[in-house]
Amino acid sequence: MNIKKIKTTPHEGQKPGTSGLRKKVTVFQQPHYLENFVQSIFNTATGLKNNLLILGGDGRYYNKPAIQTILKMAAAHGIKQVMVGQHGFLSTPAVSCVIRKYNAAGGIILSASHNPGGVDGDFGIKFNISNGGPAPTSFTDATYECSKTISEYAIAEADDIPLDNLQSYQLGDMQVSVIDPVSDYAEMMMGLFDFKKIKSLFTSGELSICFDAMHAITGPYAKEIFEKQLSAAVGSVINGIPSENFGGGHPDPNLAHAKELVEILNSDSNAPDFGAASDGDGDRNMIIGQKFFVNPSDSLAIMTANANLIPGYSRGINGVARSLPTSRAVDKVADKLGIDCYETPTGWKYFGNLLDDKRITLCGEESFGSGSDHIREKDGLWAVLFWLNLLAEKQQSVEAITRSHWKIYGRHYYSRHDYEAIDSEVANSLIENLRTISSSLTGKEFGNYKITLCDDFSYNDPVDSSVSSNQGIRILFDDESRIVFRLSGTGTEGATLRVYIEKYESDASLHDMPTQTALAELIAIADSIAEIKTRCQRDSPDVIT
Ligand code: VG1
Ligand code: CO
Repeated sequence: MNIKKIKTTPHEGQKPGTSGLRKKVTVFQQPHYLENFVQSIFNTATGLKNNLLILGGDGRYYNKPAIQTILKMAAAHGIKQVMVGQHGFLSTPAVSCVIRKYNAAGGIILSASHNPGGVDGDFGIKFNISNGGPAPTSFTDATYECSKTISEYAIAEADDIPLDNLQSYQLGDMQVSVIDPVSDYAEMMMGLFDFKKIKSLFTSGELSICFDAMHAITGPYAKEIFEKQLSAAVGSVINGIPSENFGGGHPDPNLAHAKELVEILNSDSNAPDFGAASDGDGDRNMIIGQKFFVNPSDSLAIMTANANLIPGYSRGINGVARSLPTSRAVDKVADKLGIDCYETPTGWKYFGNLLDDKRITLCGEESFGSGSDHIREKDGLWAVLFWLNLLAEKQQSVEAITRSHWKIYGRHYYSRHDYEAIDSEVANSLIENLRTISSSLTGKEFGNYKITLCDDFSYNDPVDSSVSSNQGIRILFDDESRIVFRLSGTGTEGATLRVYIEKYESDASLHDMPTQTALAELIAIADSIAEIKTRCQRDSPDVIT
C-alpha cells in the first residue's frame, strides 16, 4: 500500500468548541480542511499508533466521504485496527460504550449533534479518549495548536471500504472491522435496567410509548430496544430511519423542534402515556408525559432521588454533578441523600474526571443531557430507559412522579432563552460588560430580588487541579433564584447568547404557574442588567426551552 505525504497549509479557526469542531459542511468541504484536523488529532493522540480506534457518526451528510478519508489516514498513521459502525453509524453514547468495551485508544465521532444537517447544514468531528469520554481541554487546545502550523498529512492510496456488511477488511497493515452499531450498546442497557419488568408493562397494555428519533441516529437503536427487545407496539418509534438531512428538520429534542411528538402527546384522544425524543447523535433526551413536559434539570433530580429503584444503581450513588447553568433541583436531592454535588462548566468533558475518580455516579445538563458512570458521554436512550424503569416501579404517570418530587423538594422554575446568530462583537461586548460590572452588582436590589453574588464562573477540577475560567456570568439572588449568561460554543453562525433563568419555589400551592409567568420578573431583570434587547437589537429570544 502506497502512503502519500500531502503538503498542506493551515486553515484558520480549527478550535474545538463545547463539543468538538463544528462548521458548515461547505467549510469542511474545502481542500485539506478535514485532513488537517484529523492529522492534528493523530499528532496529539500519541497512543493511537499500533492501537484500536473506533469510528462512526450520526449519518448526516458528509459522514460517508469523511469516514473513507479518516480510514485511509488512519492506515497511513500506523493504527492497528479501526472498528467502524455499519453504514458508518454509531451514536455518541455507543462510541463511548464500544471504546470502553474493547479497550480502544480512542474514538472519532462525526456529528454536529443537534445542529441541522444536509448540504447547507452543519458537520462536526469530535475525538474521545480511552476512557470513552470527550477529550479534555488540554487535548483540544493541543490539537488546535497543531492545526495552526500543520504543513503535511499522510494518507493511504486505497479503494474505499464498503460499510454495508458486517465484515473485516485489510487496508495495508490495518484491519477495518465493520461492526453492528447497536448490539454492544443494547447489551449494556440490558445490564442496567429491569427489561423484564418494563416489557411486562408493554405486553399487558398498561403502558404505551412514542419515541421520536427525529430522522437521526437513534432510530435503529430505539427500534431494537423498545420494539424488539421490550415489545413496545410496532410503530412506537417514529422518524426512525436516519436521513442525511434529518428529514429537513432540526434534530434537537425540545418542545420547539420535536413538534410532531409533542402534538401526539398533547392529543385529546389516544395519546400514549409516555413520550421521548433524542438528538442527531443520540446523546440528548426529552421526556414528556401526556400534556406534560419534564424539565431536563428536574429529570436529573428525579433520577437521582429514585436511583435506588433501578437495578444498575441500587448499590447507591457516589455523588452527582451538574453544569453551571443547570437548575439546582438536583442539589436539593444531593443534600437530602448526603452526597456530594459538583458544579462544572458547560460540556460533558468536565464530568469525565469526576466519573473516573468515582466521585459521582449520575450527572446532567439543562440542555437535555443526562448520563451516568456506565459510559463517559451523556446518553439519550439510557435516560428514556431509566424513566421507563421508574414508571414500572412506581406505577404512576410521568406527571404524578414529577409533581410528587416537587412536593418533597420544592420546584425550580427554569427556562433558557437563546438569542441566535447575533453579531459576535455585540455578543462579546455584552459579556465583557457584565464581567466589568459584576463586582458592583453584589448587594443591589431589583424589585423583590437582592443580588448576593455576581461573578464569572471559574472551575477548579478537584481531580487534576486544572482551572477553567470565564465559564459564564452567574447572578445569585437571596431567594435562591439565579440568572446565568454565557455564549454558546457549538453554533456555526455568529454568536448565540444563552440566558438561563431559575427560581425556587418551596410552596406546593404555587407549583402550577406557567414557567414564563413564574420567571417574568427575573427575565426582565436579566434584560435590564445585560441590556440584551438594546445591544442585540432583538425584541425576544429565538428559542425558549
Ligand atoms: C450545548 C449545550 C451543552 C452541551 C453541548 C453539546 O453547548 O448547552 O450543555 O454539552 O451543547 O451537546 P453550547 O456551548 O452551545 O451551549 V450535543 O448534544 O451538541 O453533543
Ligand atoms: Co448531541
